[in-house]
Amino acid sequence: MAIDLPMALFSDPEWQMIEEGFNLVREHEVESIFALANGYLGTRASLEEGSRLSQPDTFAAGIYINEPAAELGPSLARLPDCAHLEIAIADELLSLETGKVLEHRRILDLRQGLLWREWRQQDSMGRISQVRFLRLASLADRHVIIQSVVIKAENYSERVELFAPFGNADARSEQKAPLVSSAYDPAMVTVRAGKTSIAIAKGWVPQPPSNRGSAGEDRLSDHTKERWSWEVGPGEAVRLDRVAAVYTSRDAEDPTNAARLHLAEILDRGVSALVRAHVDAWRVHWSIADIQILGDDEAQRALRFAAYHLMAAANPADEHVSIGARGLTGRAYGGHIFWDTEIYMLPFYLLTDPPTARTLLMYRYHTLDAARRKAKAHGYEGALYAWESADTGEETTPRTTVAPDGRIVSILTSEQEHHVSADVAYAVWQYWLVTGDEDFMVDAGGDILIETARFWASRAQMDADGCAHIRGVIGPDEYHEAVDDNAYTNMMARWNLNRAADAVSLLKHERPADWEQQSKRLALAADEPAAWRRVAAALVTGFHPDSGLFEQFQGYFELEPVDVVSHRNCAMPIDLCLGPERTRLSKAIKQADVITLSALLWDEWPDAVHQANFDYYEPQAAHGSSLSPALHALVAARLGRVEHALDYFRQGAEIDLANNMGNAAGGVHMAALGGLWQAAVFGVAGLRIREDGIALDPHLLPGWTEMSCSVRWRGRILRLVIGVDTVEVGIETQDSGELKIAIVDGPFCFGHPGRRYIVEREGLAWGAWKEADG
Ligand code: IFM
Repeated sequence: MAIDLPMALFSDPEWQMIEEGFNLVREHEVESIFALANGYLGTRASLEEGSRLSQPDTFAAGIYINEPAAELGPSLARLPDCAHLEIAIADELLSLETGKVLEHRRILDLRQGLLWREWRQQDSMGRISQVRFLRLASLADRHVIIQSVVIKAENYSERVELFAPFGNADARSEQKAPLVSSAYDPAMVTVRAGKTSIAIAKGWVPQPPSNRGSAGEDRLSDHTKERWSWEVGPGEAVRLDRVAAVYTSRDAEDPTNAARLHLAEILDRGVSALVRAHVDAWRVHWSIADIQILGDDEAQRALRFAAYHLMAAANPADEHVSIGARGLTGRAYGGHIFWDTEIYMLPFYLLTDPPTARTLLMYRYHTLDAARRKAKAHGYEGALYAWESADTGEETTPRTTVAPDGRIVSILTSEQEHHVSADVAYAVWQYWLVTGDEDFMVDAGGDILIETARFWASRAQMDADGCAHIRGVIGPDEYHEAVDDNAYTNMMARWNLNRAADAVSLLKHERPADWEQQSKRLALAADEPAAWRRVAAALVTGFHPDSGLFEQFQGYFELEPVDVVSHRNCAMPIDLCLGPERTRLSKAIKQADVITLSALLWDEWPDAVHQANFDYYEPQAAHGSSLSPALHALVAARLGRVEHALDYFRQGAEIDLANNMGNAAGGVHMAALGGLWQAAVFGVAGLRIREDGIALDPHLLPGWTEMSCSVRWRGRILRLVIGVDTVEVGIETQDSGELKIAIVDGPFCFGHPGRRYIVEREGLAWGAWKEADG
């Protein structure tokens, strides 16, 4: 039987990301973009044999290590590299940096979650080898990473050898999790990150069988090479499968034993069965998560890329971890968790995989005590979430950073960027609306809403004029620090206060017995909810009824106008060009701020308000954060500004795919990817989540002739097909009740399980909903 990799590529090019050739300077971003992950483990797509620039990091969610510089706080620990593999033909190592590369291509198979590599290399003796690699982080068994390599001799008879250095973290890495195992054990590596032990059991299956041995040992540097060797002739191939099973003391009492047993079990099942199970798991995920676009291949690929990384980043089985700003794909931000998760990523999970959304919210529940401590330390009540957090929920924002011009500058976000508490509360309420999961509200969600409301009630200062102010904050626009009454913060706080009061009424009526316990646990005074509503009503909104504008913060309208739009094409960010002081005194904003408010609280104001604010603030946005373009796309699409929406959609898509911010090397931008998904579902399909059902307000972007997607809503799976002049909604779940389906402010119908409904445009309006045939 011919020797081949254990799985073929999914051949449809629409599901493939392809990197042709080899360009050393792009290596770090390729490692990020093509990274593999399963929410428990993540591994960058580094070249197996390495290169001068390779950064072959492997991370495990929730495993942090303190950086030597204390002000940096904890960072995701970099674990031993499980994929390092060197190939030698008669003692000559194959390398892209030497010899002659005849062909080289890396493919990320989005559909099957596989990293694929094809390489044809001629060495100094004219010998041509064909090498193919496959790698995966199993979605069917999150403790497992699999790698497979096939080497075929094209025109020679020689000894082919494989070397697998496997010891401590990669020798080039400056941050190592310290090696624990003292005795040399080729089948087990144990490292420690802080108090956590991490065990990696490794197994190999060579084909045809090869004598394994060790070569080039350098045991003193805890770096040992395993070796396999075969004699091959022209046209002959050999294969090696490598399996790594990883356990940590976070998930097993004895991780070494757990890893060893797990490895034995999976080797028993066989590598091919494991690969098949992984591919099946991806197929199941895609059956809901895929958005299909007709008429725009670029947008299609960008949305698949976004959904791939979003699915790869989450682990529904671990309530004590959340998703960092770069997922498990790179070092930037040390794996810290920001508001990015709740505001940008969570809607994807909420509507495609609600148990994962719940798990992510449970991280905020489990870290509520840390948020309570932070509030108390700042002299407030309730819960103030950390601006950046890691495993414990404690504040992990670095205290300083080095600006591009070499200055050391203080980072004030942990002290002032308080909107994160309202962002978490917002996500809790969205989860409740979409799932109706009362148990979650009783067990955790209600606590989060109440404690964050308490924070805002104590944070707002009542003035003699009867208005409540929130002073000295940073809003999403981080170019302006220590501002008063940031509209985003105040409006989200107001919303948080009111929803907490709603949650109290809801729990009191729907779950009286549980509520008794919950209110006792929270020591809630009977008059607190009414007090929250009073603070909410008194909060300064910054709204100017004449213009329909929200003033981003007190005094913003008086700042210096600068021409941000013509600045957007400059290589240097605007805050660097203007300098910090002038930026602070200018209207230039870093990222969507009032526009984010529009995106989140759309139904609170008429469209004319959103329009006025978009027109005013869009030209001020420098998009100095990856979070900005996608939400501009969302709002522009909702306003029917489809050309503008498409420009922003492309800009959002290119953050990783074209590295248009120049920092994809540090990992993919998870918030931008979540934002892109939202731009399609909330912007293009115009989906609104309402208490009594769903409403749609479609605006296909130029060139798009159809967009279809699936969403989950209270136990149902809804299939949405948005055409140029039609909208179709199918309710795919059989055992669910009637559901209200509406066109925003237009016709509605009540849909029944198992049926499809269509509405067509009639001139400028929409006709009546009809049940579709068949
Ligand atoms: O959370 C964001 C912030 O809004 C802008 N700077 C980057 C952070 C992490 O993505």
